[in-house]
Amino acid sequence: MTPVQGVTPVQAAEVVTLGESLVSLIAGERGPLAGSGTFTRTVAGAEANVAVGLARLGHRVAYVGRVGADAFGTVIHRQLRGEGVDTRHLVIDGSGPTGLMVRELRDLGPMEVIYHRAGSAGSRLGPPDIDAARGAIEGARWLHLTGITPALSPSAAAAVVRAKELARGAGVALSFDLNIRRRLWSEADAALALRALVEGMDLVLGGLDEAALVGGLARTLEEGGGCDPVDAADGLLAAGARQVVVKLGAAGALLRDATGTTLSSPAFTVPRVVDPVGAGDAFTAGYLALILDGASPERALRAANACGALAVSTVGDLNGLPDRATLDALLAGPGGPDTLR
Ligand code: KDG
Repeated sequence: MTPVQGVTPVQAAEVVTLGESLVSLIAGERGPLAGSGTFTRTVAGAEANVAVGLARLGHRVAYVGRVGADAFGTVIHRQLRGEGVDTRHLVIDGSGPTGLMVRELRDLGPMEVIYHRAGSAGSRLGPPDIDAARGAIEGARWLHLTGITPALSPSAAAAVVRAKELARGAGVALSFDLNIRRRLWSEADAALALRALVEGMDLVLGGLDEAALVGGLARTLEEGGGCDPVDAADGLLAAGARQVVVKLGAAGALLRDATGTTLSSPAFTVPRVVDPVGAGDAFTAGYLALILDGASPERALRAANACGALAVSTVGDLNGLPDRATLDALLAGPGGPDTLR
């Protein structure tokens, strides 16, 4: 395992995130994956998406993880560094390949995704990686985690716990996006593990189905999709979150906090959903960016919905993530005169 040499950002990161970044091959033709003969190579991974989203909105972000000593690892390094993300703690680990996913684009029905990530370098993330990044975590304002990393391997799950401990010990704010991936573990295992992680989080985000499952309201994601968002949020508050944001897609978002505040924010109208993958991460990046700016939760929710709308309007996880001018322009457009500054 060799740290990558490169340009070292001078200033400390405001936000640290960690996880597995993947190369994502996206089908060139819409429809079933088996029918596509061409693919576009993109970079993905929920936490990397959030890191890039925050960087485009002007925040300093550091990313902790592992990639293989292969060309796809180079692609990820180049993309993150090119976006201005601090990759000092993105380690090259030759003992496994860089994770890969292949997915289709479909207008109707569930999207087929193939993962090639078992035994990947990214899944070898462990507590020593977190200890190596200790200075960055303890010096940050915010640590962002997701429910994907604990599903990758026992060492990755331990890394998440270690990072959470360090952040709490140093008074660093913590956010946690539930991001349940049924391809990685069972819903029952996810519910149990993620509920334990929710305790002590300053902010927990998730879809309605995820919030209801982890909040103890539903036994399956499918059942959770039919729950009341307020009840789902309250389940997560009862599990120890201080603030919960439930992402409701076309219905916008709902916020509840431990002091009894309830806010809701409508979604932006999207002419056509071109690619829904990564929209939740764009939403999270928009919300965190505005909170870090000192904006109110109302404004942050509105910006988050705008980022989600921009993300679903383009193909790929990263493509639609806005810069500040693009976000401001959308917020200032129909739907209410509003700017972020
Ligand atoms: O949120 C989008 C992610 O799901 C995608 O980028 C890939 O991180 C990923 C995963 O593990 O599914």
